[in-house]
Amino acid sequence: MAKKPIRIGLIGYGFMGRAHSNAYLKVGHFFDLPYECVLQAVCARDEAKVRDFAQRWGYASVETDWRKLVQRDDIDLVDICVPNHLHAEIAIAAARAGKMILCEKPLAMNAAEGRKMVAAVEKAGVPNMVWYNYRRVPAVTLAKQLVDEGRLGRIFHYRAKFLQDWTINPDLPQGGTALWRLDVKAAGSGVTGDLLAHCIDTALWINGRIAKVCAMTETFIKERKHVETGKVEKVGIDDACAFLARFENGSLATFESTRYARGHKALYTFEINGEHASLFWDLHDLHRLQYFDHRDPSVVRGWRSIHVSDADQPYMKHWWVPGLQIGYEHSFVHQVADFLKGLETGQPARPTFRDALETQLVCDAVLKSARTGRWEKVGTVS
Ligand code: SOE
Repeated sequence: MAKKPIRIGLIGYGFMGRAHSNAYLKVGHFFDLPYECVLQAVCARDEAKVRDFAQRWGYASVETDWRKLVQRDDIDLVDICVPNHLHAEIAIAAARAGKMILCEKPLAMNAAEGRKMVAAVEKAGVPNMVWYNYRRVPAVTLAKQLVDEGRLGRIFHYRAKFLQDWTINPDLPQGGTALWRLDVKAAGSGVTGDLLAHCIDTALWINGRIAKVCAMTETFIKERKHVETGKVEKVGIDDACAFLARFENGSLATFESTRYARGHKALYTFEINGEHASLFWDLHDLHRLQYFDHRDPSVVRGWRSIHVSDADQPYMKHWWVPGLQIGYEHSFVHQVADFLKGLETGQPARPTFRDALETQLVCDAVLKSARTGRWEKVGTVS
């Protein structure tokens, strides 16, 4: 049967532009779907570079102005892979033009912007999703399944961290295409929106709403040269953030993130402790889920290291044979597959913009608490 083409217009071609393009190219080979991803156009300001990217990845055309791209009749889906301060404007314009929208995380600079984006996609009735890819690492999806099955029983604790070390050098500038994550005007926040947002998305998905938070942040390097102005400017982002949280289900949580943990490149881990069982996952060992079940007979009781690679474990039947593992890039392939499945079934893949607004509301409460020094309630979506 002929597949329905979904003509993609990608905006931005950095690290995430590559991760998404790779996913569009692979998904049809591994998942049976009635849709075909067509790399129709890629857009970025630098014409020579965007042409080079288009050629390397197989995009049929290029644009240098995103406004033109979102108005094109031959584009069905707009994929936003640009710095955070551009998400809202592009998403709102794309929604008005009737396009499906996939947006990089975090949804927006803050919840106020996020609300406008949710209103725009819901008014236009266009399918939408945010790229919180770690939900679709098979071991993380399995963790969610085990919690949903009630295997852990009542949840007492949720503990997450995301550690990196790439900004310790004080000579690193801020801003520009490579280092916009250090520029508050482009990023909105530092590790809170960039890294903790991932931890929060997973936590909300697995353990439900967070009711309140109490946070501290620090900016260790106070000034950095700005790539665009050439001047030494104040650093407005949080280099590190740690917060306590209370979930609505009564469980307690700690979240920590920093770009100053020497030796750690992308150490995202979470642990969940329940009445009967506990779970632990580590991005550096991403195909394994650690599981301890107190109900096991005492002579063999202990932490099991589940190698998530069997056909009856999430997503794995689409890949190789049992025992052979997959990696980081596959989480994006899974996300595209689920999005397309959502189009087919009418059950939208998540997180939608509305779901991602929940994460944004937690981030806002965290940053507010860091300023006020008090516990802050997390706002509600509507
Ligand atoms: C930052 O270094 C970063 O690339 C994040 O922006 C990504 O979302 C995260 O998955 C890995 O780290």
